[in-house]
Parts: sequence; structure tokens; C-alpha cells
Amino acid sequence: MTSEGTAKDQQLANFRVKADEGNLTTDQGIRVDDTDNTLRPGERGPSLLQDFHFREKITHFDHERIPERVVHARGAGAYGYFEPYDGSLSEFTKARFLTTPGLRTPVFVRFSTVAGSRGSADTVRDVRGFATKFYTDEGNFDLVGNNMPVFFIQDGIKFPDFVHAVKPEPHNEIPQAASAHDTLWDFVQLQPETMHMMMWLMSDRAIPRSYRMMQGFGVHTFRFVDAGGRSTFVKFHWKPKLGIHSLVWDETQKIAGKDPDYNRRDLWEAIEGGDFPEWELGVQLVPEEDEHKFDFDLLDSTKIIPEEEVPLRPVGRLVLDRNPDNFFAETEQAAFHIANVVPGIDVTNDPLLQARLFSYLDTQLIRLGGPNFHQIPVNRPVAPIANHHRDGYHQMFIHQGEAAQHPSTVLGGCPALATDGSAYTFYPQQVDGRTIRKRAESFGDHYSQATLFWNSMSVWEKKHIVAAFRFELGKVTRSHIREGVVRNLAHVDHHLAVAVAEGIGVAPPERAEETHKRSSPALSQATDPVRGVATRKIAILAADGVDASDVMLVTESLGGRGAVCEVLAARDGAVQGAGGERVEVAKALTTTGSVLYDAVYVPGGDKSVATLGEDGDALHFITEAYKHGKAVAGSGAAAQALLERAGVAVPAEGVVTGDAAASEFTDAFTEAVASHRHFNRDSEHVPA
Ligand code: HDE
Repeated sequence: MTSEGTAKDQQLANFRVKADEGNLTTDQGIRVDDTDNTLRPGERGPSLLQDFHFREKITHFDHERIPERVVHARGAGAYGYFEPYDGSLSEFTKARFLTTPGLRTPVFVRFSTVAGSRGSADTVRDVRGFATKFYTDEGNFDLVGNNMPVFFIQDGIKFPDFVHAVKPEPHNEIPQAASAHDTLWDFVQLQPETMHMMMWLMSDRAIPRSYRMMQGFGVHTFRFVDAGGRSTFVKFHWKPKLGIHSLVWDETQKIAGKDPDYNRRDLWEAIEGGDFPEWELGVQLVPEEDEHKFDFDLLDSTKIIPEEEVPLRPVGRLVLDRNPDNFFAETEQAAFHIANVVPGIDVTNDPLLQARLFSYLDTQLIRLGGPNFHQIPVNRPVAPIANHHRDGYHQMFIHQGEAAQHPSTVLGGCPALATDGSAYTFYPQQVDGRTIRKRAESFGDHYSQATLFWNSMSVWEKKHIVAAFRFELGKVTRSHIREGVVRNLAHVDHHLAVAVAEGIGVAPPERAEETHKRSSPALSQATDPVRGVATRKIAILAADGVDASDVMLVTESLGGRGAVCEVLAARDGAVQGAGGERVEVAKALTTTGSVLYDAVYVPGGDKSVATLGEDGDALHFITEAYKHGKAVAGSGAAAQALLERAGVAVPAEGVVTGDAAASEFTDAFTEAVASHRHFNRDSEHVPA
């Protein structure tokens, strides 16, 4: 994609270096005529130290890596813009980018997993980072959030302990990018404040179908400050236009092998294809005087404000419309910092947030090798920078002038202090208290919101949560850790604790504890009203003799509604239609898998269906798609029989059979794909 438009795009244009023109040179600009053979005395002689091209090439290569992020190492990023709907938020904040109707603020967003190394798989069970850098005309604002609205711990001083617990164990560096091991669950059993977040982590939120289909949250309570200096508490939410959808656990593990770049590729391809991902920014606003009105503390990041209590107020939209030119230069070197705030937005005393205010700048200094990382193109604000910071590693600016100090008559008082009201001023919060290391009592309830989350889940969501706990704890080798977690779960919900205990060989808790019955429907993915087939991937299984008109009808009908239809066959190239037509094959079955598609369709054509019936890969493809709750369709009696042979129940939810030429067929298939998954097919016991 070419860049255009925003101030950030114009700024970036100055740094682009074309790889496809000019002569090959050294870093000193000296032209090179051979980069394949080192300089040596005689054809079989040793390499010479004087070969500056060889030494420079190898030295540069030796220094190519920088330390990966200590957390969130694995990620993918994209550029775009944010646009507020109207100016109504100016009642609460003076931040111009949120309150100027029609103003498009350029952004860079980086999505990530947390625990895995830079080369780990995308589809692991983990929290996803959702970090947005707004290049506003008042300076950079970074909203460094996650796809879950709460966090594991309440005080940032516990972060190194938590991260050491979830990362691979220190003696053997196993397991990679996985929470299913002793040290994490030991931390969990000993720190009940993790329980709410563990419910989210064991839910399908931890295995998103796509970065484009997940929510984002600022997590902490922040402050808005209006032009008159009045403050309002605020929580930030991102809602995806495509709905909130997840994968199936068995599927994620297979994708990790078949396409470890699954989420990264999905984001890249959507943007390249012009399907620009979009989110709506919403805020929950709490007047300053209502700070203590809740049964939890607003400063406690292990708590949400239920949307039923404080509704979401829509603010504007975020669109990602351009992939970076170079992964390392942009995505890897992007440096987010929660302290990057603009006038109208301020922080609160949340002890988790406060620790982050220190950590992000500190980590960039080591990761990006010095104090000038703000000069790296992706990090540069579009607002002008003028100050007396000088020198340091990787200084790119050529500062002019005979002084670098304030005050200074030499510089005539420049750059001038902003005294016209445009400067950032901190909210003049009243702070009073004795110096102590003590958690507030209002942070003491670790279970009510975990219960709220559980109560809010649909039957299939509960089932997935139980299965996730069983999987994770099933990999824990020490029985006292398993028992400790079950004890904590008993405070969340008795049925949940029993169902988990039964699966992992732990005695279930005998007595049901008193837990509340409240729920928050907004927490369930099952109640998400967004449906659609746009960008959904549909596999069409074919062999020679396929009914080409069936293929065309489904491709045109679902493709016309934005789905991506791909014909898969035993071999790449093309298959021959029953009428002699050439039907292009997108991929050979052996190079892909059902887990990489949202739905599967078997077109008519007796010879084609018979061949598929002899092909283990094709049968497995159908069985697996069905098992993962996907839409499955077949045209004609032979295709229906094939589906049944593959274990598909006909009829069943999300299973469509009939004549592809009938609009009822394509409508029903569209509807089945739009529903994302059909988990109600599976009738296994689920805890009530
Ligand atoms: Fe982070 N976190 N974090 N974190 N975090 C980092 O900064 C840290 C927390 C989040 O795409 C690091 O540049 C502490 C909550 C995202 O580049 C580091 C604490 C939330 C990203 C760091 C937290 C986040 C990071 C590592 C507890 C959601 C990736 C590399 C007090 C609201 C940003 C880096 C990107 C990255 C520290 C907790 C989100 C070490 C000390 C809560 C999305 O500075």
C-alpha cells in the first residue's frame, strides 16, 4: 500500500529508502561490484582483513538484533487514523483530537501477545496487547491497552513476579508462550487477586479469531480534564466493527503449527485487500464526586465498571488503512509509553498505572539503546519538538544555536515557555497521607467480579472455560497447586470449582459457598449482536468433475457479500469442471487445513464428490471444521452423503444442504457463516 494524506505519512515519506533502485554501495556510499566473494590472495587463499566491504557487511549483520520487549515481544502493527464523531466530549475533556469533529488524527497501532518470544506463535492462550499511538497536533497520546478490561495484579510492584511466573520456567526455558505450567498457577493460587483476570484468560477472549475481531480496553481509570479544569474519571473501550469472535482451543493449537503468523497475516492481508479494520472508541464517564459510589475501588485494575451501571458513550472511530513498509523500523521500534498524555487527559493513583509510568520509558532506554528513541520515525510526534535535550546515542537531529539551556539570553529566551494555556498542566489533585506499604481495604474483594463474569457467560462459554482450566491445570505437575486453584475457584462458583476439580483429579469442594447471582450481559461474546460474512474465509473442496456452476454461485453470492472463497483440491493448479470448464485451485489441501478457514463447502458433481470421498485429507477437513463449530454446506445428494460420512449431522445448526442455485441455499449458508460458530451442536454436560 502506498501512503498518503496524514501529517504522519508526509513525515514518514522523508525516511523511506527504496531497495529497488541505484547501485549497490557500502555504508560510506562506495560502489560495490561483487558481494559474493571475499577478497583473498589467490582463488584458494585466506580472506583479507582489508576487505572493508566484507567486514562492514558482517559487522552490520552481527548487530541486527535489539533486545525483544520483555513482555509483548510478539506483535504486528499498522497505521491509520482516529476521527471523533462530534464535539460533544468537550464537556469533559479539552483534548482536541477527541473533540474536533472531522479532525483525522494519524495513529499507529500495535497488537501483541504477552508471554511469548518474538518468534512465538500468534494463536496461543494469552492476553492481547492493543497499543495505540495517536500523533495528535498537541503531541503524542499513547493508549497502551489490552483486549481484556482487567489485569492480574493490583500493584505494579508485583509485575516482575507475575511475569516471571508466566514466562517459561527458568531452569529449562519451557514452556514457550504458554500459561499451562506450575509457576504461573502457583502464583495464581497464592494471589487471589488474579482470579477475575484468570476467568478472562480461561475464556475464549484469550484466543481471538483476529486482531480485527477483538475489543480493546485502557484497563485503568484515567482522568479527563475540561477547559475549566474540572476532572471526570474515564475508562476507554475499543469495540470492533466486525464483532468479537474467537477461535476454538483445539484449533488454535493446530494453527500454531500450520500458520504461526495467523493473526499477523490476517491483519496484513485485510489491509492489503482494502478491508480496513475498524473500531469504535467508547468511554465510561464517572463524575469526580461519584468516586466512592461503587462496591469496588475505581483505582483497582482488577475490576470493571459494569456497562449496565455506567453505559458506554460512543466517541469516534479508529480505522487502520496502511501496513508498515518495514517491520523492524516501524513495528519493532515502536515505543509506547503510558505517560505520553496530551492536555485534557491525566492519570490517576491506580497503583498499577503508577508503576507503568516508570517502566515504559525505562524499558525503551535499554531496548532502543539510548534517550533519542523519540527521533525514530515511527515514534516522532507530528507536533513540533523544541527543547534543550542534547547529544546521547543515536542523536539524529542537528541542533543549531550557541546555547542549550534555559534561561538564556544567548537564545533570546527561546524556545519560549507556553504561557497561553496550551501547555500540559497536571490536574491539581489533593494528596495527603502517611508513607506506608499497604493495600487499601477497598481493594480487598477478589471474587465478586470473577463470579459476575462467570454468571454472565452462555452455556458454551462456560463449557470452554471449564475445558481451559482443566487443560491448564492438567499440565501442572504439583497436586498442591491444582488444589490451591480449586480452593480459589470455590469462592467464584461452586459448579465451576466442581467441574474443574473432576477433570484434574482433585477432590471437589464439598460445600457450596454463598456467591451472588448478578450478571452483566455485555461481558458475553454470545450476546454480541454484530454478524456478517465480510472477510470470512470459505473453503470450497473440489476435484475433477466438480459442478463449476455450484462453485461460481457460492463464490459470487458469498464473495459478493465480502467473504473470501478459495477452491482447495488435492493438487495446486486447476481442476476440470463436469462440463469441461477450468476451475482455478487456490491451494493444495496438503498446504493448508480446515483450521485456517471459517466454513467449508462441498459443491455438487458426482465424480468430484466421489474423489473427495477417497481422499483422507478432504474427509478430515470436513470432520474437523464441523467439530470446531463451523458452517458446513454441501450441494446435491452425493455431497450430503459425503458430509454424513465425515460425521456431519444433517440437519444440524449451521449445516446447509440443498441446491446451490436456490437463493434459500446461499442465504442459509451466508447466515450460517455470519453466525461465526455453532457451539450449541455439541450437547456435552455443562455446569449450570
Ligand atoms: Fe505493560 N509493559 N506493563 N501492561 N504493556 C510493556 O513496555 C508494565 C500492563 C502493555 O506494543 C513494556 O515497551 C508494567 C497493563 C502493552 O509495544 C514494559 C506493568 C497493560 C504493551 C511494560 C504493566 C499493559 C506493554 C515491555 C504493571 C494493559 C506492548 C515493552 C504495572 C492496560 C506495547 C515495552 C507495544 C509493554 C511494563 C501492565 C499493556 C516492560 C511494569 C495493565 C499493550 O514497559
